Amino acid sequence: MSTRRRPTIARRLLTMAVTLPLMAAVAVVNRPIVVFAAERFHEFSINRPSYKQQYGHWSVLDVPAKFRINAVHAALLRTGKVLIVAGSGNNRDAFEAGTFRTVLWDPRTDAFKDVPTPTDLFCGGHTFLPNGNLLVAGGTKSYEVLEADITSAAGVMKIKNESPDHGPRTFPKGTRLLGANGRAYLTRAEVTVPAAAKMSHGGHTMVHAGETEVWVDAADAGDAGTVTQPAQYAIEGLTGADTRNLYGIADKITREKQEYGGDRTSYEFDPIAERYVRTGDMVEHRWYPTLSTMPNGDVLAVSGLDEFGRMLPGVNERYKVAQRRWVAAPELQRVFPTYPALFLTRDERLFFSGSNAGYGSDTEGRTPGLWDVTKNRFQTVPGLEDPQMTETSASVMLPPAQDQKVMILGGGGVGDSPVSTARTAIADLDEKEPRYRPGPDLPAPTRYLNTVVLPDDTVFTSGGSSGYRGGPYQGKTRSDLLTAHLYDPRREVFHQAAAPGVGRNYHSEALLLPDGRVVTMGSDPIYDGTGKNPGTFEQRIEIYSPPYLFQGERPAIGGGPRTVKRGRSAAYATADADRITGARLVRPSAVTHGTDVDQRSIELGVRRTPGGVTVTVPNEPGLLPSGWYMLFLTDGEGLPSPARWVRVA
Ligand SMILES: [Cu+2]
Repeated sequence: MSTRRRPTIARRLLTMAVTLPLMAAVAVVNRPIVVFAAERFHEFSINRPSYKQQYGHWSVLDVPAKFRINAVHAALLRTGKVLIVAGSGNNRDAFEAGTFRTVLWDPRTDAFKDVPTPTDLFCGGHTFLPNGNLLVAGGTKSYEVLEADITSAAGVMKIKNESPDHGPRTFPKGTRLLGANGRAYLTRAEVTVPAAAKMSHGGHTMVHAGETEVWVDAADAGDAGTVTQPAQYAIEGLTGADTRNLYGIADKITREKQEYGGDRTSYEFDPIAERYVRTGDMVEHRWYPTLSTMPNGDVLAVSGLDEFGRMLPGVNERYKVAQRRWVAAPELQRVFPTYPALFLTRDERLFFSGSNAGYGSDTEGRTPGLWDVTKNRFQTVPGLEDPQMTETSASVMLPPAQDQKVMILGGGGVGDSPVSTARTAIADLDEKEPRYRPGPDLPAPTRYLNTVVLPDDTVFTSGGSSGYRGGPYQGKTRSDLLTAHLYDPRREVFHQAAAPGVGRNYHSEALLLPDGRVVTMGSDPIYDGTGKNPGTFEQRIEIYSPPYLFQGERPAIGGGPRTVKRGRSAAYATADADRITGARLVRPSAVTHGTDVDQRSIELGVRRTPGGVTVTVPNEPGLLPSGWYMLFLTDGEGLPSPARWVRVA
């Protein structure tokens, strides 16, 4: 038997030179099979138990066709059901038809239910109240009109009433106002102008004209009705003194783009009756406001566009929760961009992280800082890298909330800017002079990132895109990021998680479910896959199961009180008492446009008892505002129990 001689190097190179092209040819001819095999292998890999244990697992939720809506807003109710709100869902046809949608989803049974939606809640604000109702305020009163679609000049007309004597005056829709140029302008809606108010100042009587605003359109098409200077307009058909006392004033009447207009209706969504209950209207119309809880349970509404699509000039207001009505807060005059991320801090200030979405001055009001809402003082928090890229960034209060650390992640330039950043930064608000210091970069420049606080003190990050609304970025047509990570705040590192199958950019959201899973929904890409046609709203819902759901048996919570008081202890039964090492109260999410200022996780003191645990609740309303929370018990391995709903009073 002769031993086989090893081929020479030259011979091996020759063999390779013949084999490689042959293999490549086989692969090309059989490309579908190769791709199919690769997909099968991927499918096999991500379904292996060892993979799920390390990276978690995604699945697409089976939603019956009639319940698929444009999920722009989502909130987890204390009943465990998820309120999914579209309103008109950024669909002009739905808006004009008055078709406003809300769907309730029960993640335990996957049952869906339609909820009557009285007005267009699209792009309103929301936050949970101490009784577990979701306050929902603002929304859409009018859709934007692009410059190309504007056929005649239009503008906002101020109708003035200088007479204190004849009460309020009403003018029907279509009332004509006449300009000095001889042109006529028609009102778009009926308006009522209050009478002038008489006020005496030390013997002098002053008359303050009553006024109200309304859209007007030039009667003539084209540029004929364009006026670029402030001017006065006569109301057609008036006689006598009325011609002097009642008139219109407009800054300009042009064919410029008309922005979305805000609404001022306000509701409390009752999670038990499962319906919207109207409250008093807001003082201002608001599109893209943030609703932020105060330590006493009242709510501040901050920023937004008014009913004519103008940025509100720093006018904020307050919801008196006991009276279910809104009141002006002129003492809190402060400018923020739309949907500012405002976090209630332990010392009862509001931290503006810099994150915002959509609109606002590119210079004023974008600096991060701590807002003292008792004195209207603002302490700047410096040190943020890429400070011009805070729009469409994400912000989250890192767990546990006792650390008072807020992280900002990614973001893009103002408006439909092509630039975005991978920067993260962390501010420790417990410091006397807090400042941002850099955190680990995201794997790619990211806007619209979804961030969800998990009960094991990590933060799940998912989706987003590098380009504006998932559109072009650095030569690519679409820029959705099909990646997810688990951020560990103690080690300050991102760990890779299983990849989502559905891209999420603008108008998308994610939230933690009581069973420990995470749901992601929505996305409103600017273009389709070709980059030439408008995109379609993503209606698929995808659910992520984190690694802790694949690590064996989880602890469970038994009986215990439904209400806990701040500063007190409460005992809960559990068969797993000997392995419980931690307890968290996680405030449920109410999220839209990447803005979720409600979610936070508070650490509780834990003492093991035979057959149970006694938890101690912190006594700081700035840390733990009154309301409903998910109580999770965790074991030494970080495995959380399914949640039990608890009311903090
Ligand atoms: Cu929006």
